[in-house]
Amino acid sequence: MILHHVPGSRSLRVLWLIEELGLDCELRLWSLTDGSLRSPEFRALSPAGRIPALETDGRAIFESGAILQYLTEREGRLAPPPGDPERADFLEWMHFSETQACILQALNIHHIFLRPESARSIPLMRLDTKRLAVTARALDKHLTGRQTLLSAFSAADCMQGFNIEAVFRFLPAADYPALAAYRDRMTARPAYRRALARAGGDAIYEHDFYEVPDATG
Ligand SMILES: N[C@@H](CCC(=O)N[C@@H](CS)C(=O)NCC(=O)O)C(=O)O
Repeated sequence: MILHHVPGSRSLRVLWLIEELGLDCELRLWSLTDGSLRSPEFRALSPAGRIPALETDGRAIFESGAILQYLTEREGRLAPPPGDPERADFLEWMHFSETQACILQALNIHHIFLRPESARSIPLMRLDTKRLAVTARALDKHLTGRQTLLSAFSAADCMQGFNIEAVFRFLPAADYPALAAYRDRMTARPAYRRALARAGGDAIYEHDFYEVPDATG
């Protein structure tokens, strides 16, 4: 398998699941900022020019959630199958992570990628921070008294890889104790540590925490 990857991006979800499943893959590195994701070579793998894409079984698969679902179904592990009482919960949390990831992506664009800084919209940054807080509160509530998103560790937890550290770049961990404890548990998993070591240093964040700038200055 070949995983098309950018450090600190959603491809961590795939790499983490691959490690949990005890599979192997080759990593092919791309950059979010050098224009290469718009090349015909990459667009042939991922038509929207987005990371990740996984080459496996004679084809390329794009969309991280689809890749995770494909791998769990192929391997018959780490996801409740259709008909299982937790199937709907599995699908909900898989897609919820992407809802949250889109908000994180908007905040990344405002705080990090959009230049000059005067091009940023402070009202939108505030709005997205509030929308992120809604998702973090929902996760915090769900995880209170639970170890994992479902009754056991699953690919739904791997979908949180990328979100899990990024959320606390924009929200104080102290306000979401169950989510912060979940982050600590998940990031201590040997497969997560192996995935992170392979994934490479974070290419996105320079600061531990990003405040919404004051509108006056
Ligand atoms: N829903 C897609 C989103 C993919 C996505 O937006 N990936 C980001 C990196 S985390 C990307 O490639 N960004 C480049 C861009 O927006 O141009 C998935 O889950 O795979």
